[in-house]
Amino acid sequence: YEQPRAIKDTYRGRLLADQGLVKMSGIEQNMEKFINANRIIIVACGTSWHAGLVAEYIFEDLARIPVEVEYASEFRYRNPVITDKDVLIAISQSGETADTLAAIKLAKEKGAFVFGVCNVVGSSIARETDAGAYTHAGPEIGVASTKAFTTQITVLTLMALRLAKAKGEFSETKYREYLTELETIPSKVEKSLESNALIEIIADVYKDSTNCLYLGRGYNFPVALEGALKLKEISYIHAEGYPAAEMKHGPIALIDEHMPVFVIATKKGHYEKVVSNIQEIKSRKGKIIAIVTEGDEQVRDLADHVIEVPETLESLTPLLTTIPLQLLSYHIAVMRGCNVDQPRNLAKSVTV
Ligand code: F1P
Repeated sequence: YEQPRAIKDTYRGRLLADQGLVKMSGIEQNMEKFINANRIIIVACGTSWHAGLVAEYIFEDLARIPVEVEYASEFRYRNPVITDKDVLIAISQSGETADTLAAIKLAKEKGAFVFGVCNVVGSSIARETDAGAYTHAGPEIGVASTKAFTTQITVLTLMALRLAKAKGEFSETKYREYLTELETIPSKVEKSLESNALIEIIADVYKDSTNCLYLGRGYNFPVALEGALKLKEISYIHAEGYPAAEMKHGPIALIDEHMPVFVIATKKGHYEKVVSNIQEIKSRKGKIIAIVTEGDEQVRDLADHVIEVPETLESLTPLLTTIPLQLLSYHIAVMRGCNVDQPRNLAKSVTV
């Protein structure tokens, strides 16, 4: 529920108010490094890694800079090729995650420019990186990240937007139109939160599931992964996130009347293809819970339940579609008697 405020603070903290321009000193002062980079390597863990995946789509789509995303916990041990023409972006809510810190150290040793996206001012990652941009999420009380995810995406979107303009990929008009839409996101998040009562009803139907599948395409593929992670982390139900187009390459075998499938099916972003995935699930009797754009009729006719989010640009949809999935995990966890703030076996900062 703090997300409208957190996204607004993150967004405002990065604007030069009088000119309406994105102002991130970490980016402005190092623009050439990003523009001339061979590629951007993004490293992170858990939810922050999912924000990194969304960033890959945004940086490549908007700014046309090649991006690679890696789990910091793999990257640090696998002898990766890193050069002084690479830019490494490390994303971390806590700024203390040991794997991410080790990946930063490795990249610095190889001469890469290292940029941090953190929530905690003065944290180890904030100190170890060459430059960075803070999210303005405020303290994450629960172990499982929620507003950290949406504010990380906000910062990374603003970065991609600024670079798109600097590289001439975005005209001044397109840039300002995009910023105007971004400014509507906090109120659209608020609108998405209004589905809470409906989500509670849906949670009650599926609270005893033993497995769940989450599907999305394009920008919403990482949201499917994040939805599944939230359910695993706080309700201890086995859940898998998959790109919807990969369903036919394996997970389709799992679908029967006992399998709830959460599908992100917003209007912008491969809508017709997602609809045909929904039809495939339906013909195998899977239960379909779809996140759709307000006013959607087609998916409403096919799905068992629909949860609406407002319309926005395709690249901004993750900021909205993730909200119902977070709420759903929350309600299921509460109904199962789980401690949502302090899940078993999990630590807020994984420092070893
Ligand atoms: C990474 C992370 C979180 C997860 C849990 C354990 O933390 O995997 O995404 O929810 O808190 O740590 P961070 O590097 O973003 O602080």
